[in-house]
Amino acid sequence: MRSAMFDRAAARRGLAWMSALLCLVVLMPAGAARADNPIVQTIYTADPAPLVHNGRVYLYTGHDEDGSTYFTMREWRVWSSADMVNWTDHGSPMSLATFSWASADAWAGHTIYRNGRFYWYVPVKNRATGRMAIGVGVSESPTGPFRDALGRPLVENGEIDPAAFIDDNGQAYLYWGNPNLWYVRLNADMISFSGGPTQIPLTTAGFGARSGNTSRPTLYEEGPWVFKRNGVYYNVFAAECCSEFIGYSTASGPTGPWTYRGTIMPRQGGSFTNHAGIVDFNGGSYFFYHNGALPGGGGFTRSVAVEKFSYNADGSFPTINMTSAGAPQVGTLNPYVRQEGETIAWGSGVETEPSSAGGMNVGWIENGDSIKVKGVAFGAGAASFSARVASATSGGRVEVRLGSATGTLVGTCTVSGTGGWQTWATVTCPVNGVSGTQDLYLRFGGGSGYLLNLDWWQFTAR
Ligand code: FUB
Repeated sequence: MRSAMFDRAAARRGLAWMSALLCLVVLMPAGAARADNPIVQTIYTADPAPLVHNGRVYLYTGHDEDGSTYFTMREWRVWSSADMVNWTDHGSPMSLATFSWASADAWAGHTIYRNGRFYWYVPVKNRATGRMAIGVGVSESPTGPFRDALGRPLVENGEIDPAAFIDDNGQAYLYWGNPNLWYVRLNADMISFSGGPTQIPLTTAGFGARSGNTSRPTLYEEGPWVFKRNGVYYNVFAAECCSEFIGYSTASGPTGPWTYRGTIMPRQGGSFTNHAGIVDFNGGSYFFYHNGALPGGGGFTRSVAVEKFSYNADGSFPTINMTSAGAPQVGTLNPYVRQEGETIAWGSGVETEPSSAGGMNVGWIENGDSIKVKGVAFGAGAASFSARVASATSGGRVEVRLGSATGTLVGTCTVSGTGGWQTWATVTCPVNGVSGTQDLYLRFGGGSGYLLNLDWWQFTAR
């Protein structure tokens, strides 16, 4: 297992840094701070579906396998953030194995909350029919684990990309489709529906005119995202493959008739698909999408990113372009409470895995790897740093740095071997000159090979 992961990590790092440099040169304005888009660096992610719940943004994504040359996707992943820049990895609480009837294609899903439960609608291939079908996972927690709510597809017509919406009157809808666009009225249990799947007419007035494709006369391609704002229903979708841009339509009701309103995000970013998810959080509006901006990235190795935006006064969308800077931080991060190692603004060289202590831990840490945690509020000053670590080798060191991975060194914790990669011990070291709000970098040092794993960290105040 370890050596397979070594190959994967080494290949990713070794082969891809040239394209990383190229990406950063193209996307970064001169003099900009370290990019924080894409928001996940440990794996390839796609098809973002954000959900705001109890003061956090939960982000549900697909997972493009390393080196994929098709939409090779076997599991879904969950991340969360309280500030839009530091994202906690919650691992994979739902996969193809969750659906005993599914054989492949863990593609673009959407999660919605109702009455104490989270419902995660996903397209997968039905082993029995060979067609794409929509399954639904359910959990009492936003981070799962999710179980198959039905033991069979909720609906199946060979089409993909479900998105749920609950109207103010409590009526829920499920939209999906490629090449067509469908909806059903979901019952209050969210796992059954009344009436049959209904096709939304794809008219050029509703979804724009596509040139040169008589079988698909409108711009609508896939990935609907339906929501209501100030009494207006919005349907944001991936348009006119390939490559796709993100367009949108509006209506005065949840089932239309729709009027095409134009482009939100133009074609850009090195992936021939794109997929939108939109939420309001803490007074701001956020647009999630995917591109091919990570090292080794492309159409089948995509990465999720986010931009903050403001609606125009008339409720229309502004043009939103992809950036490497991403969204600004909402508030700050408290270093005086336990923070998960896998809460990361930018990880260099590291990966994550399930921890024996619960949640995830950071692993595959080698000399020179680092983790950035953005906007850490040290206040009057920190006295010491503690980290929960494990090492099956002879360990290494955790350097506490400020401002950059090679920035001011304010403390160093030495880690010895603990006897196993999941045998956890706490190390503590003094820190000096740490106050105010800072970007914190944990930089790892030591010999060759894997040094240590990190489960959590915490500072004490002076
Ligand atoms: O990720 C697989 C497929 O690619 C999704 O279902 C589509 O939306 C496109 O992003």
